[in-house]
Amino acid sequence: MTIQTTHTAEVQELLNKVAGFHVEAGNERVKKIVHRFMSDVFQLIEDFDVTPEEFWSAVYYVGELGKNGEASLLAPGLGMDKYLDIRMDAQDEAAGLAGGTPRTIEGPLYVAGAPLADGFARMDDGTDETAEPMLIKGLVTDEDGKPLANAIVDIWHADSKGNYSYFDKSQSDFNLRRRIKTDEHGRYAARSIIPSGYGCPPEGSTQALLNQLGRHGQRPAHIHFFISAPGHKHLTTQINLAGDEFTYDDFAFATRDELVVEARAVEHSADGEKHGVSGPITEVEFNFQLVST
Ligand code: MBD
Ligand code: FE
Repeated sequence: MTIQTTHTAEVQELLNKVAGFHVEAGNERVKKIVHRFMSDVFQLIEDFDVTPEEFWSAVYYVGELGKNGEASLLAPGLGMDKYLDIRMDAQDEAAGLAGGTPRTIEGPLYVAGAPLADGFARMDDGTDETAEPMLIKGLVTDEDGKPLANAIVDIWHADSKGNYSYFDKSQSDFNLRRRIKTDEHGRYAARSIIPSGYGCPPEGSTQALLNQLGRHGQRPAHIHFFISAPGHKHLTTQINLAGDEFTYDDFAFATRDELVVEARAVEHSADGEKHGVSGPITEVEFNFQLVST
């Protein structure tokens, strides 16, 4: 196999060999993708007259990115996650699976296997004394509004400093991470704390590139969800708390109008009371609609 490109014959021959086109072994799809990828890199070097010094500093950058464990943080900053969402939305549309609560990106900070609770969970370990208590609650329904019992609501969010357990070693295991099974009325509820927005590590590789682009690396206060129920399309989404400086200025491009939620401070919460919270608390209410498959 050979692929013609706009490169000189000598460079085309090099690309064909680089991609293993001259041997039987290997994976055809990987060969074609590597060929295309390197062809585009070569083209970019030509178009921008990239110097060897610039090229090797880019290679060094990728090495540092890996060492810092930031590859999956740079990706959303470069719009990769949002782009894949746009594609999945289009594919759903074409397959007649559009509708329900909009998806948005998963991000790099999910940890599988959070404790599973029935109907209600306390998500915070109680050590963050300056944090604002939060009661989050809502329904999981199908597209017709019929409540779905036994749906799994997998929730994860940051603490009051914008840090996530596991990535922040100072937090306890599974702090601010729970799976909640909806009750017979399709309801879920959790007591937790109001999260703060996330900021990319200021000295990290992601922020270094964002600086070159003149961009910040901030996310608004948000709460992540996976919602699943048998016979329904899995939903990956987040809600953004209204009123955050970055609600509509997320470095990861994840905000969608339908997912912005007003947190309400209440003197007294009937649902809070049911779950052992007597005083004032901030309520966040959000209902999820799943599309049947
Ligand atoms: C986050 O908390 C997040 O959700 C994303 C998408 C990127 C970085 C941190
Ligand atoms: Fe997040």
